[in-house]
Amino acid sequence: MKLGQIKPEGAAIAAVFEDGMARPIPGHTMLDLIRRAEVTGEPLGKLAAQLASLHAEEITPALPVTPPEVWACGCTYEPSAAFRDAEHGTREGMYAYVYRETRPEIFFKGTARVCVSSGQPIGIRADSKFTAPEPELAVVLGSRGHVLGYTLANDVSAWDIERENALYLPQSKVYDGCCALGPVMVTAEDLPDPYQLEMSCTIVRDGTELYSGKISTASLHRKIETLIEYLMRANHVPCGTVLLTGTGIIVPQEAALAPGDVVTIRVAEIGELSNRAVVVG
Ligand code: DO4
Ligand code: MG
Repeated sequence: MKLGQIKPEGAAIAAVFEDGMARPIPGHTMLDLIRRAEVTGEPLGKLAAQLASLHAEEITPALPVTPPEVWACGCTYEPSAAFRDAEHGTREGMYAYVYRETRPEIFFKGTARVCVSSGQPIGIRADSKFTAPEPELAVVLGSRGHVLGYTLANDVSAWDIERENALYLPQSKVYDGCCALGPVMVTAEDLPDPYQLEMSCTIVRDGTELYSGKISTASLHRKIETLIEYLMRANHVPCGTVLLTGTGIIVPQEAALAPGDVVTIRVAEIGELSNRAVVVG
């Protein structure tokens, strides 16, 4: 089942999505629905089906959940670690280290404040000359760290700022419009094998495809459960937290994002997350 949120009158309401149409769940945001399912012990999809109105409307999805926290994993695919080590001449092996070692890289990506839904603008920092999309599979977590569902994420990052010095990572990663999520979340029951997803990403500039790349989640070097287990060590993240699982698609410097570029990330089982880039200053 595809779940998410809509904003028919400005405020977010949970909804069930079927064939491009949304059936609202009145009186509930997605976080309300998640909390209610946790209290009653019912599967999220079953509860959503019970509460959804029969009336369906054609409306653009908002953020699938308004996340209290967003975290992200890094160097979980070999191309991401290899590219970053190549960028850091003097720190050869730093990224290969976290790719190889038991403890994964996990960093704080922000809150709902920096998140945008499909169709909303993603940010290019005014002080960055090489900002890139990072297409990633993301999980929405329940309060015990169980996976409620899967969505798509764009971990938009100022790679030149990260390249200058690794201690600048938070500035390269966290700023207005740095995290796109959506378009919907597919419940865990309906996506039993998250390691067999074909993900693609395009960047279109002035109507012409500037870049196209793809990756299979079969190349994800970590188990999602392991990433969640490390996230939640001594860190009791609230339900509705979103965890990005890392990028396997690395765009070349020639495809650095420019204002007006449209980035589209696709996974057939989840949908299309599409955002236009704007400069944020
Ligand atoms: O190590 C820096 C960030 C890596 C990252 O975001 C990724 O691999 O997706
Ligand atoms: Mg990333």
